[in-house]
Amino acid sequence: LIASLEQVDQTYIMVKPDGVQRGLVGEIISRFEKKGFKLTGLKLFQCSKELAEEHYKDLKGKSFFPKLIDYITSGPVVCMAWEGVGVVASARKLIGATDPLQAEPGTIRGDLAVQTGRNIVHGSDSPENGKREIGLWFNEAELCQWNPAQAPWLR
Ligand code: RTP
Repeated sequence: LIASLEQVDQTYIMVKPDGVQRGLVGEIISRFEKKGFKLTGLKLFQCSKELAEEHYKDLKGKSFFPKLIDYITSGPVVCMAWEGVGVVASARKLIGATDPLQAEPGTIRGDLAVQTGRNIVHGSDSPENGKREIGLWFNEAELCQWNPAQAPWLR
């Protein structure tokens, strides 16, 4: 009863092109699965410049913005929607600091990356942005709301 009162959030997680090219897709998905969050959307996708710019619109004024757009559009990314209580903040912890050299060992970036410009994974920074980004990257039909089966399928 208490658990049902807790807010279930959604976060948008994305394996960036360098993560895909380095063969880290399975490893990254695995970290979120093992933690216990629920996968509700998953696809390999080559994004347009327009979509990348919309996704990172809050960073539009930054000097690194054009290079960030080149980076994100340089090859396919793996788009994921994950759901759970506290999933936004927890995913940010699992991912680690933006600069992989500052990221703690045990985090995805801390274990697997060295450069900010090749930091292999994205995670939404608030529940509001989680919803916004999932809406940006997925169609409704690509998302699944599901629960573990309660009974055996066959007897
Ligand atoms: P993300 O959105 O990808 O999860 O990353 P974040 O919140 O940890 O970092 P944010 O400040 O939102 O920056 C987005 C991405 O832009 C690249 N970046 N490059 N050269 C630079 O100084 C610089 N700063 C940021 C990184 O790929 C970062 O993840």
